[in-house]
Amino acid sequence: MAGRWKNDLNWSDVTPKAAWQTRRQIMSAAGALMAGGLAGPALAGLGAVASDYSTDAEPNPLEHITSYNNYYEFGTGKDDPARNAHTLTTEGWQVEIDGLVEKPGTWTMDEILKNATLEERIYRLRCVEGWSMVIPWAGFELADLLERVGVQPSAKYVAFETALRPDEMPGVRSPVLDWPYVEGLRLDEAMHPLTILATGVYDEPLPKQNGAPIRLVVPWKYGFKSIKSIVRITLTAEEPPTSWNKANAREYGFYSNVNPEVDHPRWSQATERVIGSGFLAKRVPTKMFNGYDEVAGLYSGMDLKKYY
Ligand SMILES: Nc1nc2c(c(=O)[nH]1)N[C@H]1C(S)=C(S)[C@@H](COP(=O)(O)O)O[C@H]1N2
Ligand SMILES: [Mo]
Repeated sequence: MAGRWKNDLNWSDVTPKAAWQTRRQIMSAAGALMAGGLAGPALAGLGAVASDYSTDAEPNPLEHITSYNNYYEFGTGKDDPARNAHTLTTEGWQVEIDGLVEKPGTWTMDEILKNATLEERIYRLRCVEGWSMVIPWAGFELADLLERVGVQPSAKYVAFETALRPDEMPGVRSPVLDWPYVEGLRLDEAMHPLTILATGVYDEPLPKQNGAPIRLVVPWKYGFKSIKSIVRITLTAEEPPTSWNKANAREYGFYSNVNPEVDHPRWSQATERVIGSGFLAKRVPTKMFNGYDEVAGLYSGMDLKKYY
C-alpha cells in the first residue's frame, strides 16, 4: 500500500506545511538583516522578503518544481529538463537590453541584481496543457529594470529572447520550435507590478531547468509566456513575434491570458489539474486571469475571444 502511494505525484506531502512556514519566517528575518547587502546571483534566492503579491495557496515542494518542467531546449518530456539542463553554463551570463531605450547595453547578472529589490513571491503557474502548480519565486519587478534603462515614449511592446546554444541545449537540434525561443508583452503588461524577473526558487538560485539565471514570470498568463534563460530584452513599437504563435497561430495568440471561457482548439481550458493534489489528481475550475483580478483593467474594452 505504502509503495503504491509513494509512486504517485503526492509531492505536497514532501514539505510539511509547518516546516515550510518556519523556513519562510527565517527567510523574512534574513531579508531584514541583509537589506542592501545582496551581492550576486549566488544569493539570488536568499534574503528575499515575502511579498503582498503572493497567493495564499500552498506552494509545491522544490522537488516537484524542479522535476516537472517545460523547457523544450532540453527536450519535450516533463522530466527532460531536470535530466539535461545541467549542461547549460550560466557563468558570465549577460543580458542585452536594446531597442527603444535611453541606455541600451549589456548587463551582467551582478549589475542587474545590484540595485534590484528581491522579493519572495508565491505565484500560481497555469500551463496551457491543463495543469497548475504554485511556486515561490525570488525575483524583482521587470518595471524596475525597465525604469533603469529608460523606456522611450515610442516603445509599445517588450520582446524577450532565450539563449540559443546548440552545444549545451540538446533540444534545439530538433525543429520543434523556430529557435531561439522568443516571447513578448505589451508595455503596460510588462510594467505591471505582478510581472517579475525571477532569479531564485525557494531559498536557492534559480535551478537550470527553471530557466537559470533569469526568467520572466507573468502569473496571469499561460506558462509559456514566462520565458526562461533570457539573453535579450528589446523595446519595440510593433507587436513582437512569439514562439508558440509562430508555431501554431490558431492555437496560441499573443495575449495568452488564462481564460476559462476561451478553449484551446483541441481541449477545454475550464478546469485544471493541481499537481501534487494526490492520487485522484483532482481538477478544479480555472479562474479568469488565473485569479489575478487586479490585471483585468489592462484589457477593459478588449474582446478576449479575439485577442486570445
Ligand atoms: N525558453 C523557454 N522558456 C519556456 C519554455 C520553453 O520551452 N523554453 N516553456 C514554457 C512553458 S510551456 C511553461 S509551462 C513554463 C514552465 O516553467 P517551469 O518549468 O519553471 O515550471 O516555462 C515556459 N518558458
Ligand atoms: Mo506551459
